[in-house]
Formats: sequence, structure tokens, C-alpha cells
Amino acid sequence: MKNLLLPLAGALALAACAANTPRGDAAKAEPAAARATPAEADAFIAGVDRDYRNHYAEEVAAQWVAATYITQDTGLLEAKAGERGLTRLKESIEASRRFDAVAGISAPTARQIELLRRQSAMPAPKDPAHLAELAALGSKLGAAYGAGKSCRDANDPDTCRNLNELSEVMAKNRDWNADLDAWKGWHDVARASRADYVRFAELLNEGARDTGFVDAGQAWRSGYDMDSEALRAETDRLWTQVEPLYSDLQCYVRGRLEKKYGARMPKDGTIPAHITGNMWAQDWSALYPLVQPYPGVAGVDLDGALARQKYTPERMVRRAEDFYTSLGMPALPASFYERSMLVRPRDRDVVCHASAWDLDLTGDVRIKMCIVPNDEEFQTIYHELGHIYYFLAYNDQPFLFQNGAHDGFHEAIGDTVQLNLTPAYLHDIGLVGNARSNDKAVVNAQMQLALAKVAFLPFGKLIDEWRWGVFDGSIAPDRYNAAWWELRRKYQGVSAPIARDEQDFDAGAKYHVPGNTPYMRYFLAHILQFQFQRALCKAAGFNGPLHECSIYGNKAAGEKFWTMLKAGASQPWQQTLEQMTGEDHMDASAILDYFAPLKGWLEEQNKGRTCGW
Ligand code: X8Z
Ligand code: ZN
Repeated sequence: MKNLLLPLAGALALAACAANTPRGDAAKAEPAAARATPAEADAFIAGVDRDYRNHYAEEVAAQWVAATYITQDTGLLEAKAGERGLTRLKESIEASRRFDAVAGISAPTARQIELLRRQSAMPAPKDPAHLAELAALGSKLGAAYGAGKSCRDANDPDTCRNLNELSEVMAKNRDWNADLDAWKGWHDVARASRADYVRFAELLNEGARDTGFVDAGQAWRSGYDMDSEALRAETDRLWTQVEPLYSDLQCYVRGRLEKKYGARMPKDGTIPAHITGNMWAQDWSALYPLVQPYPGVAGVDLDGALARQKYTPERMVRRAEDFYTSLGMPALPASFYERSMLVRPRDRDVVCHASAWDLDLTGDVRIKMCIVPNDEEFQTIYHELGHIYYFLAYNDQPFLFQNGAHDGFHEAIGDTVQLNLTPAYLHDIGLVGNARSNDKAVVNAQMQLALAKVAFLPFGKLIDEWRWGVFDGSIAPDRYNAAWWELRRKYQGVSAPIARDEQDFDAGAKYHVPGNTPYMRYFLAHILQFQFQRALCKAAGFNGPLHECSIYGNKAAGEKFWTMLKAGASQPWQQTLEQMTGEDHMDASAILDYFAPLKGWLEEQNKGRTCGW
């Protein structure tokens, strides 16, 4: 999928098969031995590649317009383009079956056939009516989320607040009731999509079964060059590694919240979801002023610096670009700045959730964001450019290899770069003054980062645990919301601030659920980015503690990074990881090493307290 994070992601224009490829009954009628040769498999894949390229730009253009100008009409065009794309995908997967028992197929062709079958987050049902319904529902759910607003009076647009406005209340305001009002406002918006999602999940499952998977969850878990159950076990293993670090953070933060909110806090050890400064309780950065370990010791105030220096959205993007070019990566094309959507248009609905796009596979790359000049958005820009540089690096690969080594790699590129926004780098680029580092400043800085990266870990894992349950039937529609809050409690130690019921659809309040973007990728990325950073810092010849390293300007690290990006999905990710890090498996020791100073400090703080929930 080339447009990360779109409703129809993965339903992209896929090839009808090569002209000489028999299909359907004709193909079945022939004896297997006479049916296909390795050379025909090569020709088939070449045809798939050509066809993909022929249809790609049109389908993505429909998606781009639908996301940047939400109307009935653009939704229709997107759904129709998606339907054609899904149909081509389905046909080429069916056509590829004739090579199943063929010996001697070259490794690159065999891998492309495999990727063809597993690359879609939206597997297509065989029944054309169901396929069309799936494409239309995907578009509808995405548009409903993008256009969603919470209105005090449904007939008066002046009483409405969009997601950005509601999120800002929660980030800036520590008032229990104001935050609850914003939280409830957005979660109420999702209720209207619940029935559509039930049907959508049924159709995804039908598509998955028609493609040869047990259900859509298994299809999603099959994209990792390992058995789908082994992938599940990997995510459990990685969570077990990081859980103690998260628990210490949760316990400490809860203690600070208890000091502030007193008797309003639940007694069961959980944190109510609405007071974390974030709509989904996935990033607690906004709580920093409340939980700062050493209040007297100055930290980095990016919000303030960006405001004082009157940074515009475009200047923020150019700053981020400069980081990548400092590593030796190419400058972004002029069209990137001409065609990206950097701010929320004032007169129409758009999907503001940040995303990165490759419009034509030959350099028309763009991002779509509603940037406001603050720390969080500044970080998100670095994240999105990670996707953009991945696109540019693998653009000369065959189409089916134009993807991350796995989807967690794609998400980890920009996040790795974020780890380099150290006080020293921010000083270098003139954003903040020269802060002297000492042990206290280190703990402060680590807390600031942990509120983003460590707080995220359980959230990153639970979203797809919920969807895998929905898809395998263990979470039936009448338990959607109850199961959601069980997982929130189990993993995050976060609870619903007010009573919820099965009219609510709280999972649907998170973009990636209506947007049909698999989410385990972000959990994996939060582990991988520290492994990448450790390897890049080593390549840069850095010997100090990992949290002090910034590879800004380092061409040796840049070359290592670029080599990984260029490989795309051309080989199993284990190989790519090994070339990059010397390790052939994902491993949380890097994130644990990184946060060792904070972990020690948290343990001290939590002594004598009752942790857990
Ligand atoms: O969706 C995103 C990116 C686009 S791929 C902005 N992220 C996840 C989220 O916002 O929930 C980045 C971190 C997690
Ligand atoms: Zn991303």
C-alpha cells in the first residue's frame, strides 16, 4: 500500500493478469503440469507490475481527493475506484494460483506472488456485490470519521467542535469536567458508525476467507514472513519485555494524578481515560508539567520555542526535511510543497489524521496534515517524512516490493529520526538555548520522551488485539464495547471515565478502526525504532549513552539507513533487520537500555506505593 493510512489502503489498482494468462475455468481444466512454467510466472508478475503501474495513479488520486475534500461525490469516486482496484486484486490473486505447484520459479518472482496475496488490509470477497459494498463502506467510514464533529446544537454549526478543537481542550486543560466534556463529545460521534463497522468486519472476513485465510485477523498477521500464530506470540513476547517499564510509569503518573484530582480518582489503580491529555490516552506528553521529575531544572520547551520564533507549518516541514538531507538523503521535489496539504482548509471537511502519500511512484510524494505549530505536530512531521523517504528510496523496486520490510518498519523510520531531536540538536538548529546537561536534566528529558513512547506501548498492542477478536468471533458485536474496555484496563490500566454501553463504539473513535489501518505496526515500530537508533549511532561512531546520541549530519549513519530503505520489501524483514542491526529478530532490550536512567528513578519514586490495577 502506497498511501499509508487510507480507508482503501491496499485496495489499490492491482493487475489484471498478463495477456497470456488463462483464467477461471479454462485454467482449471488444464492439467497442472502443462499449465505453467517458471518463465510464465516471470511474465505473469511482469504483467501484474505493468498493470499496477497503469492503474495506480488514478486510484490514489481518487483517494487523495476524497480525503482532502470530503463530499458525497468524492466518496463515490473513491469507492468506485476502490471497487475496480479490489476486483483487479482479486483476479490477479486467482490467476496466480496456477503457479502454486510449479517448481523452479525464481526467488524474486515467488516472493512477488506471495506479496501479491498478502498485501491487502482489505481482502476482497469473490461476490461482486459484496466487494462493492465493502469498498463503499470503507469509504463511508473514513469520511464519517474525517467529517466528524461534536455539536451542542445539531442545527447550529457554531456550536460544533472538530477533533482538533476537542483534542486541544484535553491537551491544554487539566480541568476534569472540561476534559470529560471533550472526551465524551468525540466518543459520541463514533456511535453512528457502529452498525456500519459490524457489517464492514463481516465483509472483511468474507474477503479473507475467499482469499484463503481463516479470517481477516489471520490475513493481517500473515504479512510478517512468519506463521501468523508465531507473529501473535512475538507481540506477546515483546510486551512481556516492556511491561515492567510501562507499569512503573503508569504507577508514578497515577500518583501525580491522585495528588491533583484526589477523591475523584478511581480506587482500582486505573487512570480515567479523559485526564491523560490525549483523546485516546495513547500519548501522555501533555501531562509533562504535572509529572516533571525536577520542576526547577529546565527542559526543552518546543511549544514555546516554535511560538516565539513564529514557525509556520511549511517552515516546520523544511526543518524536518533538513534532518533527512543532512544524512545524505535527497531534497524533496518542489511538487511536494506545491501539492501537499499542510493546514486544515477553512471551508471544507478533510481527513486531518496525518498521512504520507506516493501519488505516482515516480516522485509525486505528498503529506496530508492539519499542522498547528506545536511540539506534537513537529514530531509528527518527522514521522511522516520517514514514510516519504521510504517511498523515494524504494521507488525503483518492482511495484510489489515497494513497501516496508514489514509495516512496522515503515512506521519506525520517522520515529527513529524523532529520537535524534535531542537538546543538542535543537540547540544546533537554533530552536532552543544551550541547556547544560546533568543527571536531573536527563531524567526530565527521559520522562518527556517516555510519556510519548512508553505510554504508547500497551495502546499500540491492544487495538489489534481487539480487532483480531472481532474478526475471529471471540468478540461478538454485542460485546464490542465491553471487550474494548476490558483490553484498555488489562493493558493500559486505563478505565472509562463514565459508564459505557453497547450503543457506544469507543474503538471507532480512533482513526485507524474506521480507517481500516492495521495497528500492530505501531507497537512493533515502538520496539524497532530503538534497535534502529542503536545501530545507527554505532555506525556514526557514537560511544556514549544511547539517549544522548543524535545522528544529525552523519553521512555514515545516513548511508546505513538509506540502504535499508532501498531494499523495501524485496527480502524477508529478518534479513533486512540483520543487515541494519546485526540482529535477526525484534528485541526490546534497546528501548529498555535507552530508558534505564528513568527506570531507576521511577523505581525509587514508587517505593512504598501500591502499584498495579
Ligand atoms: O497514525 C499515526 C501517524 C500516521 S501513520 C500519524 N500514528 C499512530 C497514531 O496516531 O495513532 C503515529 C503513532 C501512532
Ligand atoms: Zn505513520
